[in-house]
Amino acid sequence: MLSFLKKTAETIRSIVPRTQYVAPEILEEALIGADMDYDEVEALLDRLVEPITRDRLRFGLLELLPAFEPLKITQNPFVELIVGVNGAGKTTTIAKLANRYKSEGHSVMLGAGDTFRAAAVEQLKRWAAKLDTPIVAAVEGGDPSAVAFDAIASSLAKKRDRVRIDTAGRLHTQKNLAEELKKIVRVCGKALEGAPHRKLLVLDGTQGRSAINQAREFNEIIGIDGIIVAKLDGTAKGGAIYSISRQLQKPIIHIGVGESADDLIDFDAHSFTDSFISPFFP
Ligand SMILES: Nc1nc2c(ncn2[C@@H]2O[C@H](COP(=O)(O)OP(=O)(O)OP(=O)(O)O)[C@@H](O)[C@H]2O)c(=O)[nH]1
Ligand SMILES: [Mg+2]
Repeated sequence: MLSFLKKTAETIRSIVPRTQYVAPEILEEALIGADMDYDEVEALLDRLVEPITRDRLRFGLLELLPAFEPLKITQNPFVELIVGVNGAGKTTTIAKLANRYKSEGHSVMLGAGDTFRAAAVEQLKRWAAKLDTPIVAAVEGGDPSAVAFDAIASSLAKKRDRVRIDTAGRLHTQKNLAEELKKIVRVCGKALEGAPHRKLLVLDGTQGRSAINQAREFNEIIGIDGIIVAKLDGTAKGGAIYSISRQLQKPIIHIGVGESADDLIDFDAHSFTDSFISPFFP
């Protein structure tokens, strides 16, 4: 079992008796306990044939997840914009992605586009130093679009091939944030045609499916290509993954499973589902 689903598994185990089959009422209670939305629970139960065996449950859950073409990295430099509400895990995720790309032999450039909080820039600078990665940062209150532009221009000049741009999760008003994010996207496109190539939304896994509405808002503002669910190690809400993906119709690309640079794993529907259903059966 994937260890980051420990808390979700404990919740399910506390509800489910240890048998070869799971009764529909018990399954319903356990899935809701693991923060799957009622819509998905009903859709699943409608389709499941009794008795509900491991294979049937596995197949039913996999059917809830939309299928996506794997996202391809098509350009050099490849520019990713990371967005999400404050505290979701954006800055940490950027460090994890930088670490990942570096270990794959790529050269990385970071852009500290959260100029709303001085501490945010410092946090990313600390990660950049630790990962030995160049970073473009502005002063507190500076223009995040300028940071994005400079990070891309500097990558072109220095031939860095992966650019990650951090953004603020909160501004004085929601409208300011929306306008700022749109401007960053526009300015990225001026620095390099087609950039940002991916806009990734980081969701706080401990919020479970209540993060779906904020995801919709970000999608309306700039359009989201994929989702990273951070902090899945600290929550019993692992079932929300099915609702998030199905309701947003966006691929979950990675999950964050801890606070260090290595704690990012690729989301794989099959291995996730295998782990998720393991506490249902002996
Ligand atoms: N356990 C755990 N903690 C995480 C994970 N990802 C991030 N965190 C922690 O969550 C807190 C917030 O993470 P940040 O990366 O600063 O979040 P942010 O979205 O950049 O926050 P703002 O800059 O305030 O908008 C930090 O204490 C991180 O160490 C994760 O996958 N697991
Ligand atoms: Mg941050």
